[in-house]
Amino acid sequence: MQQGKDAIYSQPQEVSSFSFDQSVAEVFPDMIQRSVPGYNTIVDTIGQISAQFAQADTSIYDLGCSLGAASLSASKYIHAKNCKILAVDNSEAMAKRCELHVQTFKAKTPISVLCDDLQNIEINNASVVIMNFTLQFIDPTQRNDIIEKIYQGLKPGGVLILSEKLSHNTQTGNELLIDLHHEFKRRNGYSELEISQKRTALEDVMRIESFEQHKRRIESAGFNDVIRWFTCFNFSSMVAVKPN
Ligand code: GEK
Repeated sequence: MQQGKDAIYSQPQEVSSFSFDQSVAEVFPDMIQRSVPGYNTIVDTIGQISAQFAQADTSIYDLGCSLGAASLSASKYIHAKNCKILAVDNSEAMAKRCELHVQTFKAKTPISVLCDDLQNIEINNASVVIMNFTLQFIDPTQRNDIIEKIYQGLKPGGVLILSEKLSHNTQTGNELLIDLHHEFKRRNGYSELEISQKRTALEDVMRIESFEQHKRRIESAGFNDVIRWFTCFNFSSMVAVKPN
């Protein structure tokens, strides 16, 4: 499988809205590791958290799975009996490559890959639902319904693992976190042109919210414990627990 270095925005261009197409799927592992601080740690820890909360005879959902990194991590760590993982992505290019990845790694807990919009998916008999940097790409007006659907589909004691890029609610704080993130990208080899063109491409596609907004939505759905277990600059991951 061809896998390359992300040079999508390295040349001056008329920037159009970012989409998860073939060219992105081909360089995705390089792109996400050079763009999201702590990505490898987050993915590995998602596997450990999944193992802690996976219940026997239940499903684990990975919504917006891209190439299946979180599914593979969950599969590696889960020891509960008779679990299955459903990895969902609405990008055909991603879902196809995900299928190949999953076959290559021979997952311990079986992974099925589905190419569909996560909004069409029913969540049933779930003990873990993973959304690793996916909700930020969904229309904000749809987000309450999605979180409620996940809550309803989870078994008591089940969890939602939600990672998001966040805004900060003071201007100084927000600017500081954005500056630190851009410096992280520079240190990973992205040029000023790449950083600014990517920012433009994501403007209408990725709509980020603050931790407080996410927490309010998650708690309104019924989750009673929201644990922010990872933060680096403006990137965080949380676990939300459905009461027993
Ligand atoms: C990882 N979780 O490596 N339905 C299904 N998939 C969607 C939808 C939707 N409505 N909208 C966006 N996606 C992965 C990384 S990337 C994050 C997730 C990033 C998919 C989209 O096609 C893409 O593959 C993924 O969500 C977001 O652990 O690139 O910053």
